[in-house]
Amino acid sequence: MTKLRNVSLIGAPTDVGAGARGASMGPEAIRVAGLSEALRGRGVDVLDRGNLVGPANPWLPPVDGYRHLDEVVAWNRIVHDAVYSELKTGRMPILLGGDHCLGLGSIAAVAHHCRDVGKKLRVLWLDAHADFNTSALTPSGNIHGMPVACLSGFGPQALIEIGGHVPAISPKWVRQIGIRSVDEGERAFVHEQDLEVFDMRFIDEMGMRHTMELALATLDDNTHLHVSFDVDFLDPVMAPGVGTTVPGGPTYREAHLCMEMINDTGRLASLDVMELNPALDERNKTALVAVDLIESLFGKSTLMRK
Ligand code: EXY
Ligand code: MN
Ligand code: MN
Ligand code: MN
Repeated sequence: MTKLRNVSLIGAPTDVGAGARGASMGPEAIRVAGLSEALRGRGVDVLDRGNLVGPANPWLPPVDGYRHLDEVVAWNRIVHDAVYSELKTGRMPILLGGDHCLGLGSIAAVAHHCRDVGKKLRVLWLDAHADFNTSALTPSGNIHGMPVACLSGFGPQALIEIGGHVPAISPKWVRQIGIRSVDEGERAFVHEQDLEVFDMRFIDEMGMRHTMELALATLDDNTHLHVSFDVDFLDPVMAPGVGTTVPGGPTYREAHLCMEMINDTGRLASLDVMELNPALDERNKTALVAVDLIESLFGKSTLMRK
């Protein structure tokens, strides 16, 4: 029972924040997998805004702990403006990545909008990774490993100020689900900042249902729910088309239950679909699974429920 039934698809074809090339082809792969048609089949009014345009990937090594910082800043500003403008017109933005560094621009825009209209924000971060590195902690320099830290105010000035308020969000507004790969220094920082992480051990022991009950607790009518869906959240057996696969992710049914329970809240108001890398996929399998899951997020269910 998602309330906002008018959606704008925004393609962000870049991999400037990643350590492997190919996520730049993600938006087209998800279109080919039939996202617009699937959403229209659910009664959603879909506008495909096409792809944003930004700097090319220079494919250079990191400098001072960041790879491609200038290009990442430029892309995130472009994404912020596009997402913010859809929210202003009352449409639900769905950002089609692109690598997950763009979660920064997207969520900075959502937070900006929430400040404008006086809404609370809850962010569900579905990912194998915590994406909570800084330049001092990162083992790679890849900025797709840093967006949650940047949103929380830990990062270079040019990135943390996108959206007009530093920090863009409080880590208290975030719930991370499916996490199973966290770097050593990053782990300490996650604890220091008290990030609420439902890792795979938690899901194994407590089940996806209880996990989602906790992650979705205390939402109210004035809460904007944002989902940042990194496709590497999924077990690589069903989703091989990502640059940073980590074994032991949620199963097909667990992932569907996660999406179904988000839909049940009726509060979903913006979405990122990130890190899909068609160069590593098998016959667009991962894009098809992502579309299938997004249908659940928009209310597709069996005959047992309405
Ligand atoms: N933690 C690793 C790093 O910072 O390099 C891997 C980050 C991968 C980030 C991805 C897509 O969620
Ligand atoms: Mn990620
Ligand atoms: Mn403003
Ligand atoms: Mn990830």
